[in-house]
Amino acid sequence: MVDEHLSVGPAGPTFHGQTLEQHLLAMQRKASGATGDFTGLFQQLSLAAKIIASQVSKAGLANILGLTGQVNVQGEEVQKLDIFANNTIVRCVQQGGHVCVMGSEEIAEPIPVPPQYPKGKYVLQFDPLDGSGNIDINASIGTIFSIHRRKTAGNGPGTLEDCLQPGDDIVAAGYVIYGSSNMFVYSAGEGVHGFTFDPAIGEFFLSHENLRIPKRGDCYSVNEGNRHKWEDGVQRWADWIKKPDGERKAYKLRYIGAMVADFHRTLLRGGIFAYPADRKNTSGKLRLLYEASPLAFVCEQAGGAASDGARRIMEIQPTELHQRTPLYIGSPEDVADAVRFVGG
Ligand code: P6P
Repeated sequence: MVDEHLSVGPAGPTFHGQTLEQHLLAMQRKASGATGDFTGLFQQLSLAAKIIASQVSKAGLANILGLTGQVNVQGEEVQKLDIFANNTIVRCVQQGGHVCVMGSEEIAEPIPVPPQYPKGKYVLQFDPLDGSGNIDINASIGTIFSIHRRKTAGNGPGTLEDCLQPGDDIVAAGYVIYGSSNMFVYSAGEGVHGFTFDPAIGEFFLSHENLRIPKRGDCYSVNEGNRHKWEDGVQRWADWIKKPDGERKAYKLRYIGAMVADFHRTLLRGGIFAYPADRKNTSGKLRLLYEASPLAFVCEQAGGAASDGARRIMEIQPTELHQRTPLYIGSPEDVADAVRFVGG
């Protein structure tokens, strides 16, 4: 007879808890007609995240600090790690047969799947290394991704039309934060789940199941250095939020300068992250398809809200691959307050 204390029980989580892969497989088993495409794509994203995390953790040593001297489609100086992260994601995903086209902050046009690889039913868009200005100062950075189903018929190469889809049609989205620990946070429409990386084992383990954002926080996150460029409504919001108002205490300000890190803190503790439009950047700085939309999807899945100041981010129908949007994202009551000032 097997000694009961030795029996490991039904196949399931490891001693560390459920891995990202086990979580996805469990979700796949619940999804009728699942083909494994979705799980396969996430396995490739997880591999890419591990590879990028490995390089980020030793950026100072691996001679990949600093600038390449190149300028990306955004007109921004490209850090070597940006290119590495972009190429890592493309190489991990393109041969898997799960996507028909990709879009990246680093690349001007949609990225085709090479002809020798099968085309899949998904569209992957990503910011390979968000906040890359933080690389050289060892502050948190991240990867953001969103997944849509292809819109165009057939199983040939995907097109720009497949990329230009609103947040409301996102199938899954998430981010990886490379910080004091590395986390993979995602939602596939059934809540938001966070997985913390154990470098000793090389796996992401479930650490934050079914994350929910507080209805209201006590912190706002915006680059106050841009105040002089903001429209009046934004200035009035920023002035109001830092003062007590009735039962609401004055909010504290936290700003890391990498949206993934500022959003992750907002998701866990509540409050609001904002990158408003200003007189110079009339559409704001942040990109809709691979920054604002995916994080808006995650935020709404966690009970939060995301607006451009007038409408839900998720409703915006993209017209360009790299179009920008103002962004107010976080606790629903905090976003509603901001929209009251900005939208009005
Ligand atoms: P600023 C990083 O470059 C980024 O795209 C976001 O991750 C971040 O929130 C924002 O820009 C920071 O911009 O103008 O405050 O330095």
